[in-house]
Amino acid sequence: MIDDKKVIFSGMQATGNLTLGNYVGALKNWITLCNEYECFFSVVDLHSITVRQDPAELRSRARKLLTLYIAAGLDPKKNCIYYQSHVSAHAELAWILDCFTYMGELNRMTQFKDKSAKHADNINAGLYTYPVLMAADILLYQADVVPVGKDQLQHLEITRDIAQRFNAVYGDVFTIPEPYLGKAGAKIMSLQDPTKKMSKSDENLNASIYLMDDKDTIIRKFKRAVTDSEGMIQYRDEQPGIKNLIDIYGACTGKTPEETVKEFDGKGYGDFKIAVGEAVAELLVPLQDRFHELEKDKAFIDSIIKDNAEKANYYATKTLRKVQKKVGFPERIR
Ligand code: ATP
Ligand code: LTN
Repeated sequence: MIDDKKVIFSGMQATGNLTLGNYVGALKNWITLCNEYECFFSVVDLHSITVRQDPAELRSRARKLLTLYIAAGLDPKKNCIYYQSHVSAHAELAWILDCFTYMGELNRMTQFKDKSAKHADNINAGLYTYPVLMAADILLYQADVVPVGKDQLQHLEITRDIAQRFNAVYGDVFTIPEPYLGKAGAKIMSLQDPTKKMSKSDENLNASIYLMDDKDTIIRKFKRAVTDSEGMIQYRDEQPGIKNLIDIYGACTGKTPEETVKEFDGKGYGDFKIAVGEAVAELLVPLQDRFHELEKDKAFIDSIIKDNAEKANYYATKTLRKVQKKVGFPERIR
């Protein structure tokens, strides 16, 4: 708790261009929760280098992602938006937690298995201990709630196990965090293969809507979206393409699937696809405008980066010092 408010921690890697899936599955939930909680939203650049990155590109993407957090509606004066690499306590706590994590546990992580298969030439130790760094992120701020997509639940589970193990030895040091998944069904699927999730690393550019796509591109991608030959707009598993479009329309307009089905009763797929594209553009174009405005204001973004790094360091160091004392490191002489 900070000032009687529960704490939220979440983060995203700056490893690609964000998609509508990232927005609906993660950012949108952050915005819904950000006024109710004391929030820490990090650009997790330490995690990004578990796969090889071009330095200039990583730096530029990280700044864009931080700016996008603000453009999407987070308030950088209230919500602590910062770079993970600016708070050295993340790496320091991760080392301590490494010593409380079993290799057997890490061997079970599906993300590690997937990423090692994808990057077979670079299966580094960082990729392996990635979940421990993520546990350090969350536990440093004593987070109560962690809004993430379903794919991160296994990492949340190991975070809870590590925290409970540590607390069992040293007393109540860490808050045990709960995941927050948001509305069920908030998984956005690929526009080219609606049985696969929309992913920023998809090679087919028509499969994903990127948050920075312009209106014409958005409409064009929806026109090309794979559907079926039923010809009826219905919300059912047998029509995964249409179901996904209904979900996307709902995420942009707040309408339930039933309301959408009713609204488009008797209409063709062509009309529906254009309506979905327009709803998405209506959501994204203002976000893009804010992003471009903010990006120009270098001094403002710099001041946010500086002030929030200080704030994050303050809370993170508080927990780190407590942990260092518990495990038996010598006191600092002032
Ligand atoms: P990659 O393609 O590199 O694996 P990704 O697009 O899957 O990336 P991540 O960076 O792993 O995205 O995830 C950031 C956040 O967005 C996570 O909380 C994740 O659960 C959420 N997310 C990613 N894709 C989707 C999607 N299609 N629908 C809903 N949520 C998603
Ligand atoms: N692993 C997450 C990103 C991430 C994160 C975190 C999310 C790193 N640290 C702490 C929530 C809390 C991902 O790939 N989406």
